[in-house]
Amino acid sequence: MGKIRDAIVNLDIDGVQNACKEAIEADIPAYKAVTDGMAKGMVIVGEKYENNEYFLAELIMAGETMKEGMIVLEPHLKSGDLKKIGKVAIGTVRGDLHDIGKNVVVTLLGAAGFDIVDLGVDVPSEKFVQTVKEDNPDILGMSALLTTTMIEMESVIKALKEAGVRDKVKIIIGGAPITQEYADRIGADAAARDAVQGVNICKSWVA
Ligand code: B1M
Repeated sequence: MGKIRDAIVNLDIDGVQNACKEAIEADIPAYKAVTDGMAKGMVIVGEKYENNEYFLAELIMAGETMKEGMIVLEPHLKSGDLKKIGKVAIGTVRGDLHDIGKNVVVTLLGAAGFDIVDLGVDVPSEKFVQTVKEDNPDILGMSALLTTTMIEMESVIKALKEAGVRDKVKIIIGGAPITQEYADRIGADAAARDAVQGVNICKSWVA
């Protein structure tokens, strides 16, 4: 497991793939390679980011490295193997096509044990409402990178209220122009300045 963890921390794509293959060949359950290997590596990457040892580029690379490891492990993961700690539905709001940051958040949430409903980009408010009604997430996440699209977040929250489902979910928002002050103003539960903080907030909500 240490090999997988270290390969994630060192952003070593070949290393993580090889270490995951070795784990499978040694009959180690794939979910253990995720929880005791890759996820532990991601926690260390998050700590390094918070300590300014790693920066955004490393965070993105770590996400990519983990995805490559998942490609090896996914066929061996039995559904129900990984104990899920909650469900997050997440998307980039209508009119906005930026998804690099959202995808980092999705990867870290997955590593932390959340079930994810990834709605993609350019997601209309109707789709967010439908997802809250039908998929029953614990948390709804919205991302926006443009000052012209962040206002969509308020429309989504209004639409959730109108549909009577606002109180079914905690709402977290993020993206470069987003502040806690904005979250307070539109009635979101929290704003995250980065993916690590976002995941920590989500974990605290389901603890
Ligand atoms: Co765009 N773009 N872009 N762009 N782009 C910005 C955002 C911009 C600031 C660049 C600039 O002018 N300096 C500017 C916005 C200005 C503004 O609104 N004030 C801008 C513009 C203007 C545009 C276009 C309008 C350009 C044009 O066509 N004229 C256009 C809009 C398209 C559209 O969306 N409709 C556009 C297009 C694009 C590309 C397609 C080329 C590309 C996006 C590719 C993609 O995402 N697949 C792109 C890029 C790459 C950028 C910059 C350079 C980088 C964004 C990024 O990926 N950062 C960006 C400049 C910048 O942000 N400095 C810029 C890395 C990413 C990991 O960080 O997304 O902030 P970020 O996510 C962080 C946190 O914010 C947080 O965690 C992440 C990781 O820590 N976070 C969350 C994000 N979402 C979260 C959700 C959470 C929690 C945390 O919970 C739910």
